Amino acid sequence: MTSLNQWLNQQPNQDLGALIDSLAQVCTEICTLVRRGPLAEFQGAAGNTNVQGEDQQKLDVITNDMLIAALKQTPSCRAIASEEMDHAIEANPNGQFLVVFDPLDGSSNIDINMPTGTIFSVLADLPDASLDDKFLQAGTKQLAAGYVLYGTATILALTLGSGTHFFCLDPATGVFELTESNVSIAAQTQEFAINASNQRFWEAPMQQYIAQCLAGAEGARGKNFNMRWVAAMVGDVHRILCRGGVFNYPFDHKDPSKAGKLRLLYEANPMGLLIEQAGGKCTTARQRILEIEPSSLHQRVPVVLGSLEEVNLIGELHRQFDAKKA
Ligand code: AFP
Repeated sequence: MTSLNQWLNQQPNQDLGALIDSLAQVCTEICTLVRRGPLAEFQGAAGNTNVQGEDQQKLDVITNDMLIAALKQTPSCRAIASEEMDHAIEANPNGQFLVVFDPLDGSSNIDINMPTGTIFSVLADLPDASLDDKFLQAGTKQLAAGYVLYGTATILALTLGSGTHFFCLDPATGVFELTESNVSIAAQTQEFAINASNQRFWEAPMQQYIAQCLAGAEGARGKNFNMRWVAAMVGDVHRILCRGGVFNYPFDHKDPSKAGKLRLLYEANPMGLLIEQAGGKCTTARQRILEIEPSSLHQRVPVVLGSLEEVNLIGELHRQFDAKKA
């Protein structure tokens, strides 16, 4: 067995390794809290809304505070941004890394004992930029990305830009152990994930894609599809890293002020790097996510990610649609 610590010690950037180790440590504490379920008396709404106008759960606020406290004690962390904070905050003046995270993705799952997770992305500091602007870097600039999935087992999926690797938390020792190196996503799939209740708001090419999947063996695709939706992106992305598939949170017309539901900096970018490093693809259906130049900390983007051929097909349907309109 190789522990996360041993694995990080073999990596070229030891400062980055120490930062990842701090993140993993605080996620084991978050895991302990989440695992207590109703016994922790932290379930339910906090009574606040975050900058996105979403209701915060008590655990959103608590886990956010836990991550901030841990990162402030990690000298290499310069600044912190989070789904739960309007603006970035200082960590350590001499730090070289920026950390942006969603402390508890899928928090609507907390009260029903379903999977949640912590998603994080690490960037290099931009010394001359203001605090918020430091984080406005394309996803290709990420030095590391990962998530910790609090599911039936607690799994860290991590990339430092060279492969995606799984580490499972051993509850007996509190140590993350390497369980799979260089995860690889099959290029083809017969499984898709989408919140179908938004169907009437999707654009025509996404309608067309899902209709073809639903038509199954008798339709244009000539094969049957299965569907899954965890309502926590960490769960859906983890399933795709394990057995392939495609995850869609597409552009829709539900709310004209939002170009999609998911957030670029702490959802789409880290998941995009993990997926690409496992041989998959991550786009908006029209553009590679990791090449988007962010314009704001909490920017939203449409997301299509997973098995290469399926993401390519969805892209092609959008390209044909756009070409007809032009
Ligand atoms: P919450 O963290 O607010 O529960 O949102 C989770 C999430 O951002 C993402 O993890 C899911 O894929 C998506 O929202 C689920 O959205 P629906 O509400 O449309 O199912």
